[in-house]
Amino acid sequence: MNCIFCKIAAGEIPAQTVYQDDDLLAFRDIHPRAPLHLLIIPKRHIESMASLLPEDGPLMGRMMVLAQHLAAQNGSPDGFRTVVNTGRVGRQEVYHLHMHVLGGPEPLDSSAAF
Ligand code: DGP
Repeated sequence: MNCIFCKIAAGEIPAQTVYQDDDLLAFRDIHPRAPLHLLIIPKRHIESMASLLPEDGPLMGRMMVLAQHLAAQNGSPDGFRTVVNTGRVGRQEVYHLHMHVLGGPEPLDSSAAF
């Protein structure tokens, strides 16, 4: 499958990984829009939020729980922003589900909005 995030999850393309376990991987966005800009992905290929099944709920929940820990550990202890772009209307560019985690020591400005 020609999916760039599957290749990152498989270690075929390098990324600045900040966390991984059996199911999830988190790495720094190649084009950061904030002092902290991470992407959390499921290692298993899921195209987008629009293709989630009811049984994927716990996995999505784990991504949200992980976001708070990674933000705090990586320089954004006082809050953060999560964004999940979905489909054409959501201007999703990479069709492997991912959660943007944006933050920094200071409040985000509007350029960090999507
Ligand atoms: P989205 O528009 O939500 O699909 O954003 C995709 C993000 O993925 C975008 O912010 C840039 C990032 N990205 C794309 N290719 C790579 C890559 O090869 N490595 C890393 N680290 N990030 C990537």
